[in-house]
Amino acid sequence: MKKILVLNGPNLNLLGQREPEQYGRETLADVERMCREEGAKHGIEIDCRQSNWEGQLIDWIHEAGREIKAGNMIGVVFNPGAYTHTSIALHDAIKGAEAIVIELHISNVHARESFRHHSFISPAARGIVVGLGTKGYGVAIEALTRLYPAQ
Ligand code: CA2
Repeated sequence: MKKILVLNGPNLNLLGQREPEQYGRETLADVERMCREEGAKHGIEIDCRQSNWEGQLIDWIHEAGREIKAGNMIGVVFNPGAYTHTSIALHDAIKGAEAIVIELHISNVHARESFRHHSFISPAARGIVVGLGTKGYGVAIEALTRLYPAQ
């Protein structure tokens, strides 16, 4: 069975605990359960990981690039959190690993502070899901299965 990696960056382990008006009431565990359910609909195994560490996220992107090349993975749904707006290293990791990445944001970053309007990740991503709440994760998983159907 092919896989999709659902990767969440810094502070997303706090989902559901604060700022519900921005990020909803679901916890990260709820979101990950919903992702696995969406994957099951498409016959895809969902590997969910979260880290607050940039280097760990980089290592997992490299691993995903190898898994995609080996034909075991169709792509990555990646919410880089605030690293979106700061990390050239994550941009380089996606490009360098040739990883197929859908960038995702729960909130509509363009309707928020101007420092959230620029993304270093977007130029390296195949597509972007923004502002659909936590439902966006399911949308991104479905998009990957449509764009890159498992052979
Ligand atoms: O909208 C998104 O998904 C973001 O990637 C979330 C990041 C933010 O820095 C980006 O600009 C947009 C923040 C994630 C922090 O999540 C929290 C959840 C609950 C309580 C506190 C933080």
